[in-house]
Amino acid sequence: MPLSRQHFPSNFLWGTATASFQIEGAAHEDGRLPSIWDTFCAEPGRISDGSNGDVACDHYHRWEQDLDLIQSLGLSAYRFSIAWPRIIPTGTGAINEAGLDFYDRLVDGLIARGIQPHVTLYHWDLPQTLQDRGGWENRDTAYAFADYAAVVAARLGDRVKSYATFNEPWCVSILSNEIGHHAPGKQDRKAALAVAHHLHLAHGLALSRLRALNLTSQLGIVLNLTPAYPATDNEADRTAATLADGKGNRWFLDPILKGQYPHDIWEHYGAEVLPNVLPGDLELASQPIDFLGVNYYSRAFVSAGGKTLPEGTEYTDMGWEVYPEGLRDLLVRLHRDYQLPDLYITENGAAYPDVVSEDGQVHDGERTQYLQRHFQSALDAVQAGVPLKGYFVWSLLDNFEWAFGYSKRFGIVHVDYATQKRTVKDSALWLRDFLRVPTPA
Ligand code: IFM
Repeated sequence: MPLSRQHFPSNFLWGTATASFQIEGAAHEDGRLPSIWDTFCAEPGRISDGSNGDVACDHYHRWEQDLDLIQSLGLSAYRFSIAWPRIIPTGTGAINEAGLDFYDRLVDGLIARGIQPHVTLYHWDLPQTLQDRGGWENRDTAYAFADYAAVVAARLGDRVKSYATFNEPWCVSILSNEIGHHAPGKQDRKAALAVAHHLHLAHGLALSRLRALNLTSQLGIVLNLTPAYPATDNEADRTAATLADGKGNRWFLDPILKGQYPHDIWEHYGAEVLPNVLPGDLELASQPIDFLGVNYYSRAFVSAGGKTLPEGTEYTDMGWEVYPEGLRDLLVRLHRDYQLPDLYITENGAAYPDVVSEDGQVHDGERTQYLQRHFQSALDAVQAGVPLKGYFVWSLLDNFEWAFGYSKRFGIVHVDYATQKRTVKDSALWLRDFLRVPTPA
């Protein structure tokens, strides 16, 4: 029998995911003020196709149609993010009711369609006003985030099934402030590690505020985790892989799940760049969470000379190796090394250069294969005892892929940006069939 949802536990949750800046558009409407991504897009050379998020998928106006699409595919959950610059446009202070109203309608619209709302409070669109005061390098931003989180949760309440504080702290800190590929585009390791620490702190502060609301919603965080494999079995390559794992994964997992930074990486970084950790910070960061979201796309293949690419494998349009086994390995390893809450795959998917064919369809067989193989790998992990409870496909729609603009298509639904026409891709139709429970004859 081909793989279907019936192979998974009956209460396993199937959903899809998006993020505010990537789909909403309406950048100047209803009181929204600029975020760091609006600023970054306006800087020449930052976005490969010179685009921005002003219109994106126009989801702000087309959300009902988009929710209908989710429903038509038989998905039970939708993960989306809240734009802080719509809720508290200057980061602190005045609340913009029109912003809250939008998400209020969205949440009710989901529930009316039988779809669970899952909220991410921060998926990268920091109010620019806060960046002007140092952004995440400034400890005060952590306190501002906790206030914002409490405002959102007080309004949306436990109609929302889960609140994740952050999406991918590695991207917010290292990719954005050490590598400089994302907003605000700095290249400064010390700044990046200060940011990472303030995200841990902000996560803890926000959790405390959300817990105090006594909601039934599950509370947690979403990490992007990339298992690191040594290119050979020699010691230098194995050491390099341990380092890559420590910097990319354990630096973000350990403060949350163990209340400490990993010693080997702390030593590796050295005093000059290490963050200022105040008493109580790690206790806050490591308070219990109800779930951990894992975003998995590929593995790192590491040699002593740096990251390399294994030969003879397949790659997506991002240049990322297709390596489904890495998902099972990662989940099994998390289960072995940590005391885990419930796990969710909060993102998994692939970019391919999709086109609408003459028959009006999008034949994205590679994406279907990608999803099928990763679902199988997740099932292997479930069968190995990993407490994996659900899976969100990235992404519902083709959308603004950050520094790549609109040049990379991750959607299971195609978007024609000139007309905003949505076309359900073959992969989405496959997913719909995968989810369909056959009625007994
Ligand atoms: O599009 C992004 C998303 O915003 C965060 N996780 C990875 C995706 C693909 O790059």
